Amino acid sequence: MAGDMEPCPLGCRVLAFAAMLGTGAAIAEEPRLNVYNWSDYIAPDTIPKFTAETGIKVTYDVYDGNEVLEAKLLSGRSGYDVVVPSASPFMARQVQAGVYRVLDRSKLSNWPNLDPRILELVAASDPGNAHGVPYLWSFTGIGYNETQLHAALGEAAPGVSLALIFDPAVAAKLAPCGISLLDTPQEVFPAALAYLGLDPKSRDLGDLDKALAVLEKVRPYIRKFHSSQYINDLANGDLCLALGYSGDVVQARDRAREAGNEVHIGFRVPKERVQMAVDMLGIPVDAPHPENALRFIDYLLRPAVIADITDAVAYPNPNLPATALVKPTIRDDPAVYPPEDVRRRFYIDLPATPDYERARTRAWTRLKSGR
Ligand code: N2P
Repeated sequence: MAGDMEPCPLGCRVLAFAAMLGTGAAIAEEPRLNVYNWSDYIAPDTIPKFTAETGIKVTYDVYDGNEVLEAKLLSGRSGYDVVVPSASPFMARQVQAGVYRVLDRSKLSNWPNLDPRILELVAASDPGNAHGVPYLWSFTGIGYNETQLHAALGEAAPGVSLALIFDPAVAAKLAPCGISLLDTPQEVFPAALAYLGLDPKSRDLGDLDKALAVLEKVRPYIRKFHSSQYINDLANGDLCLALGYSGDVVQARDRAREAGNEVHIGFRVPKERVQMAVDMLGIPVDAPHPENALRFIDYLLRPAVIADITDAVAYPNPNLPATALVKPTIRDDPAVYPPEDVRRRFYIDLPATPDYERARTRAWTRLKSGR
């Protein structure tokens, strides 16, 4: 009897409501956004200004390595709406694994600001630029304490070379004041290969062994493997040499200058090949607030917003009209925007086979544990 029928339960009402809206209609999202970005990779006022303008409250978490982000993404349901992987090899394989939503470009009115050369570069990792928006780019070099380096090496300093890290005779002299390396095999092995004059992208297991042998010789002189602590350590005079990301070392230099603590930090791009990375904004497939994510990404594509970020973190951006807005001291700093002859030494890492990754991970574990 019709009169005895159960009323529409909650699930049924939700479905009926969705049907009423029509299949294509988006149900308005709650005004929230969960962002997961690299540490020291945004201006202090970016998020407060976005929230003031849109009313969207942002939960902002940070990491300092692609591997940490990747583990969260691959285990699913990270809860993040915007994440920032390096294009290659990380985003490339994550796109293959179906981790990201296709971007709705109709919601990205500021997309035309992007440098077509950078878009072409990252299209190798993200075909058709379908899933990722280039945010900032970086290169890996050597940060050092000028006074301590001079005191430890004097005239014997080998110039601007990876020998500062990988020549055991040099590393032994610098060990007392502290050497730190990035905490990722994806930076450290290619750097050791570059030092040996081998292809930093080599996937030859014999080359990997040679790189490991170099690393094992200097292992006793490495104080730390860490991918963000070196900013403060350099700035405070607690470290005299770091293999680090360009902007992070420049931030260390500037923090020391502001503190007026007599610590003078230099950043040099070694004469060998140098790893460059383009870091990408992507929206995970299971993002709870994908519409807000697009709004945030479009906000970051505004020239004034991204220029402020470059000013704050000393990483170059791929936004053409933003260049004119970047502070001249940052724009003309070769440690931030390197000259053409330096750029010629840049390479971008590529995805490796699972077999190679496994071999390199084993070598890395062995190196770090000192066994
Ligand atoms: C930020 C480091 C980002 C550079 N601390 C990694 N490509």
